[in-house]
Amino acid sequence: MKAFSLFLLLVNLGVAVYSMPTSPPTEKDEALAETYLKSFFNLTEETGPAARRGISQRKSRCGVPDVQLGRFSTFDNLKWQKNKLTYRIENYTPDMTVAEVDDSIARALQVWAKVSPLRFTRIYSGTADIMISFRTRYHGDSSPFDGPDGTLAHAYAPGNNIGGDAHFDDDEYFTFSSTRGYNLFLVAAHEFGHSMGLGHSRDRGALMYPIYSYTDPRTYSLPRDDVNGIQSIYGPNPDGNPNPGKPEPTPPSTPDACDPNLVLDAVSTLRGEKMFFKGRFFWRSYAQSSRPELNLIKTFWPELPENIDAAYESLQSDNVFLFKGRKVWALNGYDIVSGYPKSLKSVGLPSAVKKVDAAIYDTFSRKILFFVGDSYYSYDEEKKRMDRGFPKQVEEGFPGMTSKVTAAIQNQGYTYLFSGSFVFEYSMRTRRQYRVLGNNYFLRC
Ligand SMILES: [Ca+2]
Ligand SMILES: [Ca+2]
Ligand SMILES: [Ca+2]
Ligand SMILES: [Zn+2]
Ligand SMILES: [Zn+2]
Repeated sequence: MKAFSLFLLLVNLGVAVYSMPTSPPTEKDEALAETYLKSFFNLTEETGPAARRGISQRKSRCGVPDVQLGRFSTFDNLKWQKNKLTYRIENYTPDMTVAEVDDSIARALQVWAKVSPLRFTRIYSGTADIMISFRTRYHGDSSPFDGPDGTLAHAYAPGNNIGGDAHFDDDEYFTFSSTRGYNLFLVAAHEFGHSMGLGHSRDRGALMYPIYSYTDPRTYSLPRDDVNGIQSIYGPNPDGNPNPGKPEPTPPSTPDACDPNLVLDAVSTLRGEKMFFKGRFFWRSYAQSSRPELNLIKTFWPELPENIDAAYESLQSDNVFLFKGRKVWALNGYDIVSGYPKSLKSVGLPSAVKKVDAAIYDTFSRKILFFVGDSYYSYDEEKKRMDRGFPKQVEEGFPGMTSKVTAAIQNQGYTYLFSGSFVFEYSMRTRRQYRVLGNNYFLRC
């Protein structure tokens, strides 16, 4: 029956409607459709974050196939021919209260209404443009759900009948305001993007990226790529700025490894990999990867903060320590070590230090160096105490380093101090400065 569901998708994508056989499809027809879809729509399923990490085969993504063209994508000519749409919530999940489901759905639609002329009205009976329901396994549309994880939901492109409808796999555990399970607001906002005519995006930071990632729903802001996508179909919101007098919030955009002005938040090694943190994101660079791989921090660690201040890998404890404000988290491999976050005091820093700008494990002196403003500290992890004579001026320890160190890493006998968009290369042993490089030296842009 799988291939038959692909026929339905064809109809919903508006591609091969006219070649639909009038009699029920034969097996041969189904096989043809599947082959066609595989080559045209790239039906190969991507694996979820957990599978990539090698922890388990768990996948969590949307059930709509990927059309991988450019960044955002649209279902060609499929759009609503009106801006006023109705929606109806047909049934509820037992995971949440009725009020929580209602609120999550309403806010998910508002995500799109805020940046487009689309307006949504709820109805309680009859047929709405967007019929919303919680279903499991086979549920009447020939795109059966798959039990817990894997496919979370799917939605149909604009059109009559099933067009625009959104189905949520009720074998998932949906949540309102927790990092556990799957946040219904986030899943619904993604699905309603399909209901409005958007396909999947290749932009790792986009809502329409096919793999689920947690974001705090209270501070959610639709990313730039999705705003561009919906406005390419329907245009901007004619009502403009909802808060006159206040500047309109800028949609968050995804950092570009090739941006010569990119300023990284923090860099670290992790068991032979390198990690480069920027805002909500980090790049992973490892031997087998030709290009560093961009990920959302929350995809790997929903509990970790974004906009990390500093990071270092301790070869002594085999942990990576991440700093944000006065707090420090420890990772062992890709797992958060229990008992964290701790305070900066736990790494010997005085209480006057409000944040660390950069940190490094110096394999030559076997000390942790913390960069704070124009000075740096040297911490002895073994003895668990700060070395005497510190803090020192950074320039004293690293001649020529006159600007603030914003990130630091060691690699193959060199210490690299990042300052803004520049990287200063020092000999690990002699602390002699050799070269000044650009960020893309590491990001291999
Ligand atoms: Ca419909
Ligand atoms: Ca599922
Ligand atoms: Ca930093
Ligand atoms: Zn999707
Ligand atoms: Zn369905």
